[in-house]
Amino acid sequence: MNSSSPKTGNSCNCTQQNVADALADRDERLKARIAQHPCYSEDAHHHYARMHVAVAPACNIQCNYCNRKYDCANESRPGVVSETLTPAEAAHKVLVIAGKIPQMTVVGIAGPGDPLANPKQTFETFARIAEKAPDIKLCLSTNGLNLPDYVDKIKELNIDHVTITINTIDPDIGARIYPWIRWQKKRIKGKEGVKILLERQQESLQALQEADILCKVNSVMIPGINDQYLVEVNQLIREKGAFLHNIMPLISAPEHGTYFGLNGQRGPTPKELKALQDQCAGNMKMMRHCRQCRADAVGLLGEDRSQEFTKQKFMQMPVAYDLEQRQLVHTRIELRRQELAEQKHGVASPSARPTPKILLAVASKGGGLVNQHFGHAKEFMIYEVDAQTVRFVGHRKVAHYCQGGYGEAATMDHILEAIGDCQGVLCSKIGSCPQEKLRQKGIEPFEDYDVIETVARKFYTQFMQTRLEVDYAVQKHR
Ligand code: CLF
Ligand code: SF4
Repeated sequence: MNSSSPKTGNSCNCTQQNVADALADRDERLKARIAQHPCYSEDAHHHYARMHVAVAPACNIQCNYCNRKYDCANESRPGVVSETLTPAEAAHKVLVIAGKIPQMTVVGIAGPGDPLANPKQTFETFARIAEKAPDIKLCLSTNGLNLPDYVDKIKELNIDHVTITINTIDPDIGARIYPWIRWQKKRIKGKEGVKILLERQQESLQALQEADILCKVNSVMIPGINDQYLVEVNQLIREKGAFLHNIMPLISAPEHGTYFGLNGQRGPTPKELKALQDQCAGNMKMMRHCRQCRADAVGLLGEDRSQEFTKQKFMQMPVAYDLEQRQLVHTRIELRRQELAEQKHGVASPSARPTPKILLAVASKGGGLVNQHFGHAKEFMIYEVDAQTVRFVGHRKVAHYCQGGYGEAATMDHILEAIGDCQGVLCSKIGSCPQEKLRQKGIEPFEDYDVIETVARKFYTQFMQTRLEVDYAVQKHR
């Protein structure tokens, strides 16, 4: 058959075009749904903030990495406690902060226990927020045990982002993570309880997919227990339509009083975590910018402004929600993002030849820029760079170096340990003393104030040039 027959050709092209249009439309709609969500979009997290309201004190399961004195460790780091709020207090807090931090676009309920073990408080809070602040996205994070019962309610309230923590799909492994669950008013111990939890989690995935609610899965990486099996979890959740996988490190210390902490269970090293995330990355979108924030977190993901808004403080503050002002701020952010995207596009190199990869530690206050003094950084964003790409791969928390002269030596040792696998540090300024210490460890400091990708590309070019010159000199003297 003549494949160029006008009739066949046209109808075929037309069908292909329709499919392509439909896919593009779907992608555009998907992009719009996550564009201002700092957890679902890595790019958005440079510009938009989230806040949590701690309205859910009870939990219906026990995880061995959790101590009930603290917030839900599925979506938080152990060792921090939030003040529990009533739905009315929580809604007031949101309306105050929506005015003070207009780039705050998402309100999440993530504890201190499980939101769906406290459905009344959780849904009343969301309903109050939706009524007064319709532009704010609603988000919740759960262990999944009660989720299948509430998918209709979640849909009805337009809660478009739901996280389920799934640490395993194998009841034997699960029995080493969860000692018991509370189900139909009874405590069910061991594997019997775990089986119910795992089944309900899978049911939840299915129900969210059918309801077209964006689902993120969190998994806590526990070396020696589930680390070898998270690839299976990754495959399964992908098949069940999860949008994003967030593999988080177990944070475990005896002072947290958790079963794992008291029994010496360690968390993964940054290298182990990255290796597992890389292994899963071929399968689906991986979240690497999670900060394991607390159940009353406020601000950009890398910052913690919760202490500015304690109950005592925010209850004295007037509501300042102003939709028009918020939209204006968001429009400005979007224009800035467009500019940045164009600059980043210009930074990409067309070469397809494999080139050496290096890791860079970046000090940033947000906005997608290298814009922070080395001494003020409380964390470094880690980028993997080669001649073609500049890719965000994680972050490392550190105590900040500038302590007014006290404790700087110990802090510097901790920083060197945290970023010891990086070849360079990009920051807006750095003193001569830390510069020297970095160089002694083979880490090159680099001062600049610009888009992260632009500075990383500049560093890479200079770094490779120097490396070539050194190699050449060595060869010459042989
Ligand atoms: Fe909160 Fe979670 Fe929603 Fe984000 S956090 S409920 S999805 S708005 Fe984000 Fe915080 Fe990580 Fe959670 S950085 S712990 S992934
Ligand atoms: Fe703790 Fe959260 Fe696990 Fe409940 S689900 S036991 S609050 S970590």
